[in-house]
Amino acid sequence: MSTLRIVIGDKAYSSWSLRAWLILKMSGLPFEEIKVKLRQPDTAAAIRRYSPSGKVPLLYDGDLRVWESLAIGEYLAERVKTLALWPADGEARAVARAVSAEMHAGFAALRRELPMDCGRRETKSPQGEAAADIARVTEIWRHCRATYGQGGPFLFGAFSVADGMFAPVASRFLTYDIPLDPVSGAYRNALLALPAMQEWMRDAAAEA
Ligand SMILES: N[C@@H](CCC(=O)N[C@@H](CS)C(=O)NCC(=O)O)C(=O)O
Repeated sequence: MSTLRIVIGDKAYSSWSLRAWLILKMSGLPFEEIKVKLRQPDTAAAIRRYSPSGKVPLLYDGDLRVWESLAIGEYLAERVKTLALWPADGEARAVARAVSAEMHAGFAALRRELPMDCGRRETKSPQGEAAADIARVTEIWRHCRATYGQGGPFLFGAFSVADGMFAPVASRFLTYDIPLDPVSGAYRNALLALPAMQEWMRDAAAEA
């Protein structure tokens, strides 16, 4: 098997990188990191050296390049057949894919108004579209936990690609001190307590 390499941005700010990196880390496969510093005059050129889309994350499996966080999650789920990165149950897997796609495609106001910044702490009270996004995220979290979450602390019990997709939201909720209902708060805490998330946060702090 070829060595996996993941190209990511700054751990403090790159929420899309976190998604793919966390799923890769949770897969248990060994990998190397290639880091590109964002927000620099040469960032676009540096990313283009690796990524045809001009964005990170990007996963190398040998010469194969896979970009887009959700596509990376799908690729890893197929590659590690022994460790399920999607729920085994067909209905749960369909919903896990739906909520992952919803996260990947949407929540623009939440992402704009609450940018990921792992080391920052600030109280914000989002209104309007951002508040509606938070309400929808927590509705998803409550629904998945209540319907599919019996086997563990994550949306579908065991960790899945869906949890990777929502991990940066957990970080944002911590950063901006967003009040949560008990189910969503417990899920946010379970994500943040993952050793892999702790490692990401430590690395993010070291970058600063
Ligand atoms: N839809 C993409 C979004 C990737 C994305 O927007 N990545 C940002 C970093 S978080 C990026 O590469 N920005 C380019 C830049 O900062 O120049 C995905 O899911 O991977």
